[in-house]
Amino acid sequence: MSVVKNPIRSGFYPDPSVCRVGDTYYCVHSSFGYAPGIPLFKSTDLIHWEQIGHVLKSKEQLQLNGAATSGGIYAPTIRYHQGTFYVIVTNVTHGGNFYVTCNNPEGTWSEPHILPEAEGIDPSLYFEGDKCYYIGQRSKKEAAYFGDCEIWIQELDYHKHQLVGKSQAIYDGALKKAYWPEGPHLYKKDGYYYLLIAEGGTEYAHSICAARSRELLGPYESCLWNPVFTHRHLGHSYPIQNAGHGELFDTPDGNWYMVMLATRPYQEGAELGRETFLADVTWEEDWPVINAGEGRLRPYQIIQTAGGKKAELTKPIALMKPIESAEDAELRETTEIIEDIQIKEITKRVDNIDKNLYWNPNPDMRIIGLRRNILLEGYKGCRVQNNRLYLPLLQAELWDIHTVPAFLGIRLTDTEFSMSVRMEFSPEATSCEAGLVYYYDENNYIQFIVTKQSVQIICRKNGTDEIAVTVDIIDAEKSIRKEGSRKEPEKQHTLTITGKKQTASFQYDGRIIADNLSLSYLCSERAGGFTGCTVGIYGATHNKFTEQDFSKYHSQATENFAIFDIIYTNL
Ligand code: 6LW
Repeated sequence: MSVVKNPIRSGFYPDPSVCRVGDTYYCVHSSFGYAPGIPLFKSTDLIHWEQIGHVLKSKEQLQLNGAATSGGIYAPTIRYHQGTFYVIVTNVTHGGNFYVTCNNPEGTWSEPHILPEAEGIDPSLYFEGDKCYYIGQRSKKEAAYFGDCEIWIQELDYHKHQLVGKSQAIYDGALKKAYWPEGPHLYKKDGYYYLLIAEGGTEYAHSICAARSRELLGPYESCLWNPVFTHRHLGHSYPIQNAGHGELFDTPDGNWYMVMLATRPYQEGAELGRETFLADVTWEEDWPVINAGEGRLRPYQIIQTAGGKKAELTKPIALMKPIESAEDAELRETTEIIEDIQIKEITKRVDNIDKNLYWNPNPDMRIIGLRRNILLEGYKGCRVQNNRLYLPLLQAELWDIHTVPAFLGIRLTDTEFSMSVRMEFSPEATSCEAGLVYYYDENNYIQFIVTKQSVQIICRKNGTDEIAVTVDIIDAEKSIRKEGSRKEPEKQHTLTITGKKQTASFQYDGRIIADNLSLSYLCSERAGGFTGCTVGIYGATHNKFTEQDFSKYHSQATENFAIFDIIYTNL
C-alpha cells in the first residue's frame, strides 16, 4: 500500500481524462489559450506521474489565433483502441470538435480530424468491437434556460474520420432542471453501460452524476444516489471546492479509481485554478461509490500496489480539514508519502531534482506560451544560445489576444511561490520593456518590468492598467550600489517575485520594490474564466517593427532581446 498526496497534479490541470494500457496510465488535461496544447502525463503506479509531452503542437493541430486565455482547448478525452491512441477535444475558438491519433504517445500526433457536425463541447469516445461512438454535450434544441443541455451519442467512422448515422440524445442530467450536464464518459462493466457526467457547472455547484443502461443507446436510468460525488453541500469555506468532471478507470488488479477536478480556494479565490485529484471507487448495487464512508476528497489517497487487494476501510482515514487531525498526522508519519513529482522529466536532463527552469538541451516541458510557444517555434528569433534564453521584444501586448506576446511561463503550482531571474537587458529605445509577469488572463495580470528609465510594477485589473510602483532606474541603481561607487550600472539584474497567501513581494537586485501587493483578484472566482495563474518572463516594445527588422535582430543586436539565465523557482 502506498499513499499519494492530493491533488495528484497541482496548478491548472483541469478536466482530467485517463486511459490505461496494460499497466500504464495516460492522463490529459485542458490547456485553453496556451501552447503547446494538452499536457500528457504517464504513470505506472498512480503515484509518480511523468510529463511525456503535449498532444497538440503543430499549427494545424493548435489554432489559437485570437483565442482568449480561457478560450481554445477544452476537456480532452484520451482512449486507446487496437494499438492506437485517440485524443478527442474541443477548440472553442477554432474548428470545434476534433481528434488526433498516434501509436506512440511520446511522439507526434496526427493531423486533426475535424468533426464539423459535432455540436457542443466535451467530446468522448467509446469503442466496442470494431465500432466507435462519439459522446458529447450540446444545448437542447429548445433549451428552457441557460445550461439546459443534453448528452448525445453518434457512431464515428474512425477510418473515414466522420460521424455516421443519426445522433441521439441519451441523458439530460440527474436533477430536475439540471444545469450543465457535460463532460460525459461512457464505460461498460458487468453488462451495464455506464454514463458518467459532470453537472451543475464547474464552480461551487459542480458534481458527478451516473446513469446506466443495458443498451448502449439507452434508456439510461439515473443512479438513485446522484450526484454520486460533489462538495456542493459543504459550504464555500470548505478547503476543497468545485469537485466534479470525473473519469473512471480500473487497475490491472481490478481496483477502481477516479480522477476529477477540484479547487483549493483561499478566501474564496483559487489562484492555482482547477487541479486534479484522485479518489477511490468501489461498487455497490452495480453503482460506483466514490471514497466510500466519507464522500469527500481526501488529502491523501491510498493506492493499492500491484497484486494487492484494496484495503477494507473500517473508518474514514482522513477527512480534509483545514487543521490536520491527529489521525492525519499519524498517517503522514507512518506512511510513505510521495510528493507530487510531476517534474520528473527534468531529471532526465539535469543531475539533481530541483524545480528550476532550464532550456538546455531541451526546453523544460512545463514552459507554455500564449497562443503559440515562441521558444519551441524559434518565433521571431527566440532562441537558446550559450545556455541563455534570448527573448525577443515583440510588438505584442499581453492584453491583445490577436497577437503572440513574448511570454513564456509555467503554471502556478503552489500558493507559496518564488520566481527569480537574472536578466540582461539594455534597451536602445525607451519603448522597450522586459521582466516577470504574474498572469491570470489578458485583462488581469501584474507586470514587474524594467524599461530604459525605470523599474515598474503595473497591475492590470479588469482590462485597466494601474501603475502600482515606479522607481527611477538611476535611483534604483544608486540605492543598490555602495555610495560613492563609480562603477558603471550593471547590465544584468535580478528580478524576484515571492508570493504567499495571495500577496506578493517584488525585488530588484535584492531591494524590495513593492511588498504585500494583493494577488487576490487574479483567479476565476473574481475574474471569470477557467484557468489558474501562470508566472513567467515577458518582453515587449511599443515600436513598430517590420519582419525584416526581426531577421536582422535574429543574428545580432542583443538590445532587442532580453536575455535570461536559468529561472529559479519552487514551482
Ligand atoms: C469544460 C467543462 C468544464 O469543457 O469546464 O468542468 C470546461 N467542466 O466540462 C472547461 O474546462
